[in-house]
Amino acid sequence: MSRQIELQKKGLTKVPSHVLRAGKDLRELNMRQNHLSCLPDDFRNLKGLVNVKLWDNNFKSFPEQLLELIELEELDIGCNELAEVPENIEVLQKLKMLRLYKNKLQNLPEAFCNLRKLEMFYLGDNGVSSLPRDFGKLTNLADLWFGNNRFEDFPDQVLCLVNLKILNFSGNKLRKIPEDICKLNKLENLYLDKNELTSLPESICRMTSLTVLHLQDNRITALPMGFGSLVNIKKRADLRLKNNPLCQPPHEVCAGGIESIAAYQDELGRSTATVVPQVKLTLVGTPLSGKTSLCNALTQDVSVLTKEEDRTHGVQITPWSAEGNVTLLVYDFGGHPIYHMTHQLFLTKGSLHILTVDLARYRKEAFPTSVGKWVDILRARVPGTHVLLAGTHVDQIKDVEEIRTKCEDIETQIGQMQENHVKDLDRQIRKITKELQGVRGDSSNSTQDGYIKRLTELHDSKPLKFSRVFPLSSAEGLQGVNALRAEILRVLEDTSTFPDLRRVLPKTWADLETRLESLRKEKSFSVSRSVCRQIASEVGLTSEISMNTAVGYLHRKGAILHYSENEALRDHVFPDPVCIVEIFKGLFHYDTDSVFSVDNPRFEDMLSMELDRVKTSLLQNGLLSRDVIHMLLSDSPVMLQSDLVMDLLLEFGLCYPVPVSPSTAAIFGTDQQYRFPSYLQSSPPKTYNKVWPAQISESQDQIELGHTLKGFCPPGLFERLCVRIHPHVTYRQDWKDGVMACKGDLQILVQRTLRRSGDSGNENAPGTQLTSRFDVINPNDEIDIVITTRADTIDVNRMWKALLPLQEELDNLMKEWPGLTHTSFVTCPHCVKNNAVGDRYRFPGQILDQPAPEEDMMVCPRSGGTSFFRTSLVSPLRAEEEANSKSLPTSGKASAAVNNAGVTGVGNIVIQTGNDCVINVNTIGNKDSEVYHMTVEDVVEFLQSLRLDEYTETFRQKGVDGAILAELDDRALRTMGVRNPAHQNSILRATAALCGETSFTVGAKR
Ligand SMILES: Nc1nc2c(ncn2[C@@H]2O[C@H](COP(=O)(O)OP(=O)(O)OP(=O)(O)O)[C@@H](O)[C@H]2O)c(=O)[nH]1
Ligand SMILES: [Mg+2]
Repeated sequence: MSRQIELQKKGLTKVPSHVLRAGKDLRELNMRQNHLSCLPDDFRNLKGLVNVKLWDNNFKSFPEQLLELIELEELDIGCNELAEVPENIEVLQKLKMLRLYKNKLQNLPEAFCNLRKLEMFYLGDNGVSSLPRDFGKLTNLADLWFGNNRFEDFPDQVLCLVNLKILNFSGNKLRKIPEDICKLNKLENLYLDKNELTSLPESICRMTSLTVLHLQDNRITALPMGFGSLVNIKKRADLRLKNNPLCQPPHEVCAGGIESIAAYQDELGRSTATVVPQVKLTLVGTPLSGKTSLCNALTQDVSVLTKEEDRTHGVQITPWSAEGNVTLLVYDFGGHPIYHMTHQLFLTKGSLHILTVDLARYRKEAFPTSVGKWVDILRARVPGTHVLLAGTHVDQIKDVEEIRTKCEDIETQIGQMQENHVKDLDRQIRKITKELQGVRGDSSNSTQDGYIKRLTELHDSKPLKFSRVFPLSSAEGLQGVNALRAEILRVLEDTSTFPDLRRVLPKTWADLETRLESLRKEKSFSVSRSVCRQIASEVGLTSEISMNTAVGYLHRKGAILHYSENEALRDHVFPDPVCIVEIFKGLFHYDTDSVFSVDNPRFEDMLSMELDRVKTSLLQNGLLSRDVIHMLLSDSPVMLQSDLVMDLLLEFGLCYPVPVSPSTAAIFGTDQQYRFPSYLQSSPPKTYNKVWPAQISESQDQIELGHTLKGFCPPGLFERLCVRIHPHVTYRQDWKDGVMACKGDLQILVQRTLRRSGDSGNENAPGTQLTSRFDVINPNDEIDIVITTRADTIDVNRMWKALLPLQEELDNLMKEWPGLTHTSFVTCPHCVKNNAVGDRYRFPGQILDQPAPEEDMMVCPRSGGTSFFRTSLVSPLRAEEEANSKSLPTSGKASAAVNNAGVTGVGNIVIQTGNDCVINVNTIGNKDSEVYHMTVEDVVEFLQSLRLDEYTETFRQKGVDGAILAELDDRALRTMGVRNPAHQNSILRATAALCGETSFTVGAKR
């Protein structure tokens, strides 16, 4: 007789008779995710049951038959509708694990406390607010989950459970944690997030077994001194303090983890504490909307209207000592879109924002460009912050009524945007909740974690808090400026939103900041670490660790730049963070014609033909040489340390280095070249359709994943992705909206497309290219950022290995925009393969985190259950398992041999290699393509990436550079010693992808 029966998700409404017939031998029964509402009477005869899973059924009351199964050790009856736990549950004396989460329980019976063997108890997602008196007697409890209940007071009984290792009270209403919590000295994981805590007990500092502590989403303003002794919380992600109005230590210190908190608290003990009430006020708005003039009016209290020629380039910072000893650092941004990419670096949480609109020129039809896009940027970057609306230029409007209607219109349209945004969030939350129900399983299921993380993110992306429009004039008389000033001060009174106004710092840190600030005023671009160390010791920061923590804090606060993890930059401190905008300003110009003209004194030594070539190379290939960069920045003080400028550009992800080929060197010299994706204006290369034919061959599959952004794509996000993928790919071809590249001999495609809301009723219709990088898109338009690879099916694991690092880069970039409306997806491989244009099903991206499903094949949801695809094509873990379990070779060399066996016509790359087969390759390569820029050493690296190291020496000796490589055919390869057809094939195929325009013909056996 069977000892174990699995009946999960079988649509059952009653227990099948074969289960009941199993008798006493049955030990484990899994009937999760069915529709059971009661158990039959003879269920009580299954007396041998040790483990019963009834999770996610329709039980409205606790089935009494279970109370006779006295051998039960594990019972899962979570996700039902139980309103009560029976008194006589105490008969289940052997129970070690009990899951009752997600029911409708409000309390537990007193007799529950007799389940003395209980080790794990899950009561999350119920309505419980207190525990039975003797709950403390359950001292075997190690895991206790009370998340999402109604506890307002911490139940004292829990303090007796000295063997607890995990305690979860997240999502309750706790206001205070008792000092005696330290009695739980074996506790490793403590979850107290999403409560109403305003402080923590001092004794928490003694709970040194803690390795995970979640405290986010409370109202904690200060951590107890000694908190830094919780040294076993090693990973930064395991200490969560986000969304607390912390001022001691400030959140920039906490972001550095326990070590940073410890150093801060040590320093606070040594030096005196000082409060520096300072907050950032940022002015944003369309060009010429009056930001700088308003900044002058606010800070100087007189009218100083700017002149046309004084337009702001980059960003200017003006300190403003407002009333009440508060200093506001006013960040005035140049409005031109070209600066948006760097401005985002300075838009930080905890600041106050002013959005300016020129009321005299405002038209309601122009709302999306004059107001809407700023709302999008702020909402995506700093959700939940305060935004004051300033309607400028009112002195130029005669009619008071016109002012009133325009202000009203702006307020109404912003209101609509807010409303739609909230609706969108709700829709997404509902969709994810529904999908979550579809994958509910074990509570530690990682897919579930993925969904919950995304849900939390969505809940976190709170709407912005807008003021009414303040009509004002920065011209003579400063009409309305006082009202705005008064509003600024009023808003700042909300200290929980602006904890910076009460931030407590060791005096030594504040002194270090002042000293570095004076260097900024002296226009020092950078100082060495040894100079910084000297300054630090002069202000009393003598140890290396105390200096490092202070410098790390100042960097995170945005007062300086210091990249401790960048080898090239770690020995330099940049006192002025705005220097990056200076560099950007020098390099990026919207008027390229006038910059690259012989009249520009910077290029006086260049011939006009040469300049034309530089300009064309920039616009078509995004390339700038180091020399030209130097010329562009020649007026800027940053140029004194030109190498650092390049390292900063690389650190910010604005460009990546490109090897110089002999042919490029002949034209531009041997100078290092850099590609700036932000400059690219080109369309997809002509070879695009050949390298990526719409139809996928029989022997191949395509994995396609990405993010869809709705209504708004952060400026520069895609361009930075193009830079960030650089270390993960070889040989690449870039255009404005995409990159074709290789990873070993795999082809990779990264693309951005826009789907206009009117284009098609279908959310999965293919998109179009963006016409301009600064396009304002409509609220219902969608931008897809898609990462794709295509290869022989046998190589699925290798395909994932190539894709996942790219996906991680994309995910990390998305995190910089916490309020962005986006969803992640993995396209159904069956739809892709069958070229279901416009109707491709997209699985939610969380599927990638799913534990490897057991089934080999999955069904295509669009096919009505008739078509299948390999599970490993949507499950990296499954692909890995497959690769491990097979004895198939997975190394590049060996798998190339496997790949090529029996491959027939593959679009442009037509290769057929049985062992005797000969390939002829006709290269009609595009001479501008990347391959022609490759040096001999690049070719060597290229061979290494194909794991064909054995040929590198010969290639080197024969001086094969990219230009020669592009012309090689099978015969030439043979004469160079590459006799193995599989190796020839690998080289030809990868070269073809590099060349773009390549066609192969299959030769006859000679
Ligand atoms: N009459 C009048 N002119 C104004 C007012 N505010 C700004 N101006 C003028 O409008 C033009 C643009 O003003 P700025 O303050 O430079 O605008 P901005 O938003 O800082 O412009 P960018 O830095 O280029 O983005 C200048 O010519 C100002 O003199 C105002 O309230 N009334
Ligand atoms: Mg300005």
